Amino acid sequence: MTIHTIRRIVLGSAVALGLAAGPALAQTQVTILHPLPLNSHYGAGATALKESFERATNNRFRVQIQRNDNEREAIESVQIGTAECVITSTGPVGNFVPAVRNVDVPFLFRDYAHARGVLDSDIGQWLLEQFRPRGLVGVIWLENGFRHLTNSRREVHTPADVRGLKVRTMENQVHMRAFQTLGAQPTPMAFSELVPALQQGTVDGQENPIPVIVANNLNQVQRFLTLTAHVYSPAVLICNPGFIGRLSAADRAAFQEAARAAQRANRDRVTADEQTGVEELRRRGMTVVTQVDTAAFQAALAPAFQVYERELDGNLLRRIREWRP
Ligand code: EAX
Repeated sequence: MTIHTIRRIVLGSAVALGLAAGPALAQTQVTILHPLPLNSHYGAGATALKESFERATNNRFRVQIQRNDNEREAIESVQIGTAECVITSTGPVGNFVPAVRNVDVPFLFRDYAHARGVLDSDIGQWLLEQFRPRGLVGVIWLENGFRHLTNSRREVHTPADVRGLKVRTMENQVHMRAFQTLGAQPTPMAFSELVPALQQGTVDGQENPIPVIVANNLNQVQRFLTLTAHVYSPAVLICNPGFIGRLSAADRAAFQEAARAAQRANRDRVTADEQTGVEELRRRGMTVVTQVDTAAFQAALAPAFQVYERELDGNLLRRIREWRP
C-alpha cells in the first residue's frame, strides 16, 4: 500500500468522523456587566455565577464577565438587550425602578444581618418584583456594603465637618438630599468619572463601602476616611427579560441556583473586606476616623427623613425598620 493510499484512507476517516460528530454543540453566550475590578466583591459574585451556571448546563452557556463602571449605562444595556445581566449597586436603580429608592435611605438598616435579612425576606422579594413592570428582571439581592465618607481636605468627626465639602454622590436623589441637608455640595456622577474628578479636585470627597475603596485604591486620591456607615448600599443582579424568558425551566432553575452562589460569594467577600479593609487603608496611608457621633448625623438629617417619609413609601420604611429575624 503506497503512502499516498494510506494518507487518503486516514484523511477520509477523519472527515467521516468529523461529519459523524456533527457540528460542535452550539454555545449561548451570557454577558454579565459589573463596575469593579474582577478582584472585588462584585467580581467574586460574577465568578461564582459563571462557574455554577456553566457547570450546571455542561457549558451549553458561556458566561462572559465584562467591566462597565457606568452603572446607569450598564442597566440601560440590559434593558435593551445588548447585555444579558448586570451586577450594580442600587445607586442609579431608583431611576429605573422607583420603589428601590426606599432601600437607599440613610441609617435605615441597623447592620449587615438586618440588611441581608430584610432583602432575603418577603420585603426584598416584593422589591424584586417591581423590576418586571419596568422592563427588567430583578433576580437576586447582592451587596455593596455600608458606605463611609472620604475626602481630601480634613478629618470629619461631626456633621458640621461635612458642611461645604463638594461630595461626589451616585446619581441617586435620596443620597443627594442627605448630603444637601448636611450642608455639603452633592455632585452626582457615574463611578467611571469619580477618580478623575477626585484627581482634578472637581470634588473634595466621595462615599463608598470599604470593599469599593480598597478594590479601586481610592486611598491614592483621598487622604481622610470617616467610618460614617451613613447608608447601607445594596447591590442587585438584574437581567434582561428576554434572556430569562428564553431559558428552559431546567436552565432557569440552574441560573437561579447560580445566582444564589453569586450572593454567597459576594457577601462572604464583603464580610472579609470589612474585617481587613480599614487596616489595609491605614497601611496605605489614609487617616481613619473611627469614633463617629452617629446620633448627631441622624439628628442633622431629620429634615431629610421627613421628606423621605412623605415622598417614599413610609409604610415600607416602617416595615424595614421593624423587621426582626
Ligand atoms: O457599585 O458608584 C458607586 O459609588 C458604587 O458604589 C460603585 O459603583 C459600586
